[in-house]
Amino acid sequence: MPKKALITGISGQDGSYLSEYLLSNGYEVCGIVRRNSVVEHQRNRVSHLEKLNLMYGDLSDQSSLNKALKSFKPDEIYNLAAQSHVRISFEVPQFTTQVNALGVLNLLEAVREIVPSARFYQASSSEMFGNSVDFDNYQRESTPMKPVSPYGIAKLFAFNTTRFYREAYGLHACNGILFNHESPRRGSNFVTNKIVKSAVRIGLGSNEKLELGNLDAQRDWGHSKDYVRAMHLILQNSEARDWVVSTGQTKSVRDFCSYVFLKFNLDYQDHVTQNPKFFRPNELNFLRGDSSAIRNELGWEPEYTFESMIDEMVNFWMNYYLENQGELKRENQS
Ligand code: G4F
Repeated sequence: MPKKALITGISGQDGSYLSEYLLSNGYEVCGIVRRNSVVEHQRNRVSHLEKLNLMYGDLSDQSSLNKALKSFKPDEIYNLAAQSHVRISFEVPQFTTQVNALGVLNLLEAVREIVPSARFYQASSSEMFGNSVDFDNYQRESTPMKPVSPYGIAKLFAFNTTRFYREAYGLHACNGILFNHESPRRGSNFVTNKIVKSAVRIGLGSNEKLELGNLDAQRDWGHSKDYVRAMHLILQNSEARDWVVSTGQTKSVRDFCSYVFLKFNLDYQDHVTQNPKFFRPNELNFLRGDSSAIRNELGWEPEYTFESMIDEMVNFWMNYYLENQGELKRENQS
């Protein structure tokens, strides 16, 4: 019998890579998608995967969660659904908390009642650390968490709730504390794909300016494909625990811009401006994760480097705009 995995947030970047990975490992995969008035948006990242079962549902709709668990009876549950944009969480703090905090509580309650022996993965985030770092400038599993955004606060609630369901009710519930992870499938309003897409258009002749916020923020950026392998490994471990997943390399938004524009022999300073609308009321300044626990104990290693990840993103968008010249013209005019 193939193992059965249920993925919430299946149509996102990580959900799509995780589905591909699990299907290629012989899993039966079922995903929960939210209803969207533009039907293509519900599944465009997974539309190439014929073997997926998709169900409508939402973390804030308890009955849809109960139904999905009762009918599919998963062995593994990956909770990737979230309002995932940190800056937007300042604009919609209550919605962010409903989904990212209470939604996880809803799902854990359903797991406890309906499939208590299923293994549960919670997509926790390095945003939970806020500006807290250890003496050696790394964040690790034991680093105190002091979030600086509604998103981070809600994720910390979910992190603690996951730990609590493990300790109080014996669920095999784990947190992956994932640092930023990117790919060509990243949403265009996250800084990496925003920079890459604009630099590619400029490299192909657009005279647009790229408007960004804080260029001095520093992040530990990995590749989503590497990080979904970590999610799977975390659930295969017999002991349910919490794990940091990161590269241990830190770069600034400025470094990111510089590398991407240099690929077109351009100086980013000639093309990037700052717009206050992209600054946040409170900023997380620096992330660098110590992932030695998952590397040493579960054998996880990232395959991508900062440079090979960006190269893949640049190549993807180069090919895209070369094949879709109309899109390039439209973006030029806007
Ligand atoms: O790409 P970002 O929006 O990612 P952020 O806020 O670090 O959050 C991502 O990583 C978290 C893990 O730490 C996840 F939990 C979360 O779901 C998400 O995946 O911004 C990165 C940095 C920030 O410091 C931001 O202020 O880039 C800075 N930035 C500068 N200009 C910008 C922009 N960010 C965005 N999105 N857009 C800008 O124009």
